[in-house]
Amino acid sequence: MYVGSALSTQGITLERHILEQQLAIPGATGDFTGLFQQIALAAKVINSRVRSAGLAGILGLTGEKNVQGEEVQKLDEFANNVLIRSVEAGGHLCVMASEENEGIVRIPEQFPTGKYVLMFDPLDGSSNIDVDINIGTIFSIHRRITVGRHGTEADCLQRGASQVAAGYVIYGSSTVLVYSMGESVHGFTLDPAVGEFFLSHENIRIPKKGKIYSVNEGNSLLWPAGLRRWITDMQTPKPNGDGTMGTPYSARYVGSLVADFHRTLLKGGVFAYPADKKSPQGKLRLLYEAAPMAFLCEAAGGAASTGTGRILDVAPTSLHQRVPLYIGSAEDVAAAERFLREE
Ligand code: AHM
Ligand code: MG
Repeated sequence: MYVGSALSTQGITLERHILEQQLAIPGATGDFTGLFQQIALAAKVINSRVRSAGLAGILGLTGEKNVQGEEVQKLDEFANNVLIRSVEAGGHLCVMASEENEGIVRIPEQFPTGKYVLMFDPLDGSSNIDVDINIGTIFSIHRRITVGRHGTEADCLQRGASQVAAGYVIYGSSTVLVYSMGESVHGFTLDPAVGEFFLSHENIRIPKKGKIYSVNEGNSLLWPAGLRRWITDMQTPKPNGDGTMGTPYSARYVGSLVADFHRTLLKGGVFAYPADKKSPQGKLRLLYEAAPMAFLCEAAGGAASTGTGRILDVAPTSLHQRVPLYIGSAEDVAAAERFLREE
């Protein structure tokens, strides 16, 4: 349910959009615009490699060298390197953290540092690459809280609520970059002929309630009873009040957070990766997955919960911390919390 029209959004590039948003903020230096440009560049490079991943596999058949005699990198490692290389020299960042790196990623000594902190999952859902299913890049930006030339882990371990921006890129049937600075959410589609992201989804608003649930039901025997009751409730057709029966929720599960969240954002409904007996903390990472998606979802009018509280209020204690996630339409997330409470 995005509310822009093709006419009003025609020809607005990502760069122009961010610049205009920045101009509206008193005292903004334009720093942010530069950082976003570098992230968008990385997205284009990753997109290009993702699109030819099958061919790269054929060329790298030995598993060791490509035609240029270089090591064939795994795509998630490639995406990680591209993102780091694209942003490290710009002078906007004081530190980074990536799902692919155990510790913080420092800005090399030869480059200037800046006031922002960037955290990312360079290629989320990467187990789906080999089967041509949508994957994505997720990013989260904070303002630094420490002083000194370099940032530290403390700059990364901030609550999601203090993000200044977040976004993702979905490498789907088209390539779309979605971002928010907290007030509103906008999507930009890559025109591959021009190599530019153009505004295509202006002011995305998630419906208050949806008709789709998205969860890995293979884990259902490991779930608490309240969670199973919630899913059963969504599967149960309710009377319409006029003698007819309503339709139950549909189930959709891609297994790539970016794809499942993108659908949820545009169509409404709920995505969940709950805690279960096998993974009592859930599976998804707070800093690179749950928090940025929660920031986007709230900015679009939706909600994101751990099942007992707001994702954006969780105080991180470690870089790769996991968290249960219920995200999507506000009424659907509230229903999940209610069923979990009734345990
Ligand atoms: P990854 O970061 O290793 O790619 O794992 C995260 C992915 C998410 O994209 C997705 O929501 C989830 O794992 C799917 O997990 P499962 O296969 O257990 O359903
Ligand atoms: Mg991931």
